[in-house]
Amino acid sequence: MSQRIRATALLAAATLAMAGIGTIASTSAQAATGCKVDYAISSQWGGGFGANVTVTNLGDPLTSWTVGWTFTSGQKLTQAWNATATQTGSTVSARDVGYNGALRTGGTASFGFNASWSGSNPVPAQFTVNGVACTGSAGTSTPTPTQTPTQTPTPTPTTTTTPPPPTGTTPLAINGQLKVCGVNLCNQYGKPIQLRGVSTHGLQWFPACYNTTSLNTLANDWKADVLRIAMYVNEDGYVTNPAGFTAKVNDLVDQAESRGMYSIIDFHTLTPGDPNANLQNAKTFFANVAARNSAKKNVIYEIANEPNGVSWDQIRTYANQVIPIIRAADPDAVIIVGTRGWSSLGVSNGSSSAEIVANPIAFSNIMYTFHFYAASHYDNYRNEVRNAASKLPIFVTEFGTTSATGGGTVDIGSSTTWLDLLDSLKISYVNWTYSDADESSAAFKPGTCSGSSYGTGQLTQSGQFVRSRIMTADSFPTS
Ligand code: IDC
Repeated sequence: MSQRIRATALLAAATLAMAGIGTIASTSAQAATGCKVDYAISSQWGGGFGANVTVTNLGDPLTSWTVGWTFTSGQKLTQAWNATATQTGSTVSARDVGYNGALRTGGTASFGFNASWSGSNPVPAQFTVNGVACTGSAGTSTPTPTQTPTQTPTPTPTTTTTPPPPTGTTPLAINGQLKVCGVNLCNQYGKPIQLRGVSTHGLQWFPACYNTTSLNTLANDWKADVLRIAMYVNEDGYVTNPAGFTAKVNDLVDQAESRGMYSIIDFHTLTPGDPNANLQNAKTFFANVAARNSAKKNVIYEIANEPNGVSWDQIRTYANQVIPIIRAADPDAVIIVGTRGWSSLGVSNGSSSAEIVANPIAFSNIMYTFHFYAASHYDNYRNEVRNAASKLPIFVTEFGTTSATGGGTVDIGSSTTWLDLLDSLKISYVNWTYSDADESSAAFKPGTCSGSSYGTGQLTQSGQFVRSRIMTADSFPTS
């Protein structure tokens, strides 16, 4: 049996740029830094113990590493392997031994040590890597003093056990941890499900729309399964205040969870269309939110809203760098990858899903984004979704009942055809937007969010239609 602690942290730095006459203040991400340390006591006997430590790099590539922690006064290092470890007072530092110093993003290195102890033998509460604190999703545990080195470790089960029946009736309580199986989104019982819900508008523009009353209405009256948290990156979003927007996203994850809803953390890239332009921001942001939310079952990560003006290869390059950062901190979450041509599976750029099928993302538990606006996108897009749905796991993380501008005529006929198609294919969908923006795609009339009611009297034509589609009974098989 081993005692284990995980500590995860990320330190994001922003610099102030000063240029020319006057002052221009802007944020720009420096090299992303972050770390996770797993510390496992492998054996413990009267007065001594052995431990294995694994460090995971959640930031940019490192050429060397030093892990630091604090021992209690009774704990004394005696020997280390695969690291050069020293102890000064109660401060321990363990440095790589050359060959294991290089750590790519998401990469790990392990070392071990023996030490003596007296009094008690706690697991250190905190670690640093190259001076950066690893804090975050820590689970603490205290070693059992009666453990002896002769004890045989309990074998890790190799087969997955069926989870017990749900103990609640919310979408989250029934479905639990989601997983991609084949081309479907599946619940904890391995059964395909469809989630239906809404997207926020830009958090920078409509913060007033996401409050206790509006979110209660969404969960209890609309009976939504999922809330997409649209965090614009540019357009006055994340880059203007990384810590503030990260905190806002985390708060909405909690708000969704407490109401039994899933949440999609949407890194809402729009302009520039090449997600690689925001690679450092994405690494910093996702290292943070994945570490903070790793123990939750209601989080889905959407790593790039609408890539545009870029090839599928460039999107893959981006995804291949961001996915390991999320996986290092939150290994079991579903990750959704944006597609070419504003997440049209390539169609809006004269391409198709064939480029994805030929060259998919080489990670498991991945879905691909499709977006549509019912008054702009008709049969040729539907045919592509029908065709792709038998080959790729697809998630409609954004659709509008209107034109792609977010305004114009609400096309109920086309919207109905679209949602009937998605229902028949069990493809999950999320409506743009649950807001009172002064545009026809918004679900509420302008001014709603400065009042106190989100009732049916406040709904727009689009809001009435979308609510009527989302509130119908779900089908969530449990056996
Ligand atoms: C639109 C908003 C609009 C805002 C604009 C900013 O509805 O109020 O001024 O963004 O550029 C998308 C994007 C989404 C767009 C939406 C409607 O993901 O950000 O929101 N849309 O244009 N893709 C297709 C349509």
